[in-house]
Amino acid sequence: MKLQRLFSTVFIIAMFASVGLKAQEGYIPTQENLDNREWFQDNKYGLFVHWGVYSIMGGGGDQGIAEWIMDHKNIPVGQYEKLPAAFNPTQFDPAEWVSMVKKAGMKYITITSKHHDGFAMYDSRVSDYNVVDATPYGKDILGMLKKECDKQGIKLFFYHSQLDWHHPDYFPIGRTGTKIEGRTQSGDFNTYIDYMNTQLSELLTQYGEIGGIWFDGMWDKPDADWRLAETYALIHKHQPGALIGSNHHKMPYPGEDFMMFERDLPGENSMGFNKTGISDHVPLEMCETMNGSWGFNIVDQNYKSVDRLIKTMVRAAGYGANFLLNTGPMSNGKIQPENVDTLMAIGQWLETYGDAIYGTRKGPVRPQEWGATTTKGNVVYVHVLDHKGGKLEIPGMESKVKSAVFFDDGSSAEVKKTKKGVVITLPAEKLKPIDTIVVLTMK
Ligand code: FHN
Repeated sequence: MKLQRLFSTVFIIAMFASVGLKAQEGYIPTQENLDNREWFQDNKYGLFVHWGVYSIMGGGGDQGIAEWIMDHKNIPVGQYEKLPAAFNPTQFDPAEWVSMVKKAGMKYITITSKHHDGFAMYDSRVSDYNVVDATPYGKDILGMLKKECDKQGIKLFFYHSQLDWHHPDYFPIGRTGTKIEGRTQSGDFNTYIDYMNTQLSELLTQYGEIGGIWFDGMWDKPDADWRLAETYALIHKHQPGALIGSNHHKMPYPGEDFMMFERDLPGENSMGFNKTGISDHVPLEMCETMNGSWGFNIVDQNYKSVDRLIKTMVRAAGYGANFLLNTGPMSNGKIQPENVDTLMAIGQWLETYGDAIYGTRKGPVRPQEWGATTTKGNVVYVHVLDHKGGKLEIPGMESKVKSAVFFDDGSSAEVKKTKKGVVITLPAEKLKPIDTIVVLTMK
């Protein structure tokens, strides 16, 4: 029996390895791509936008669902196809969105070009199931947003769902949407992949230079041949600098340029599906919701506090990871006021403390209960997030400290070298409500 289990384990590892290896074996990022990876790591903070016709339903009165409503409420395909006729976001103002993003201290936007419902939020020529052809609004939302992003110097990434509950060739169907009436009973998965690759080509050729593609949904059919090598090569051919990431909850496959963690800090697994390690050869990004939903949810008032979100962003930076904070716009095109308020408060914090986040990389010690460290050149920012004051011992800080000051007022901070690392004295009056930053200049 043991031998049999050993063989099956080896086979499963080999299978995943083969998918991984086939992704884009031998991929060598161009200098443009490497430069973009540096840009990505320097700029640290982006807005995640989950927006589609599902926003009309506002989650259907249930907590925690919004963009999944077609699946959770088993809405038949023919019925769901009635939603676009009611999608008319006349108050959508890309200038307002992008100006808000800049004021929030965010440097990029990652928006859903297509989510699992298969509805394209841009002018697709390969399917009429899109915001231009199927809604009274009739405008190319992604095109409008991209134009404004270019004008205001904000990078735009596209979240693209590989999983599709609507397309007739997404067959055999996967683990989700199994009870949606009207889903295809036949079809050719390769034809679907061809369709997906065509839509990706549209996104990569119709809107100028984009930041990258944020894939999601491979977990729906983990054993399928997603022909990743072809898709990744296509993206890198059209736009060598575009960063590819995929939310498959595995270590990055060849061809992927960054690794994301959903609702967990890198290496943590409060969500139960973040079981991987942390890649040390591609940039990292952590994404999080402001309440409990990605898409707009009318009853989900479980908003995370500003303090909590800032501390998460700081801890993510302590791992060298970006923070992608999500909003689900309403069907009228407005971003809900609670989210705007939170984003403005975080933006205000960044106005004061942004130097300790932007342009930094992970610090010399990984995040701890008490806080995190980030580093820039020969400076280490010690972010004290949870400490009552007095002595803070930080083992593992090997280098010698030349000087130490409090970020807020530049006053000297007492730092002693010990055999294990350093001890910083934190007088109670120096403690800040969210993040007390001590700036160490290393020898
Ligand atoms: O199913 C999606 C979900 O709707 C949302 O897009 C998140 C964002 O990271 N990703 C998947 C859930 O893991």
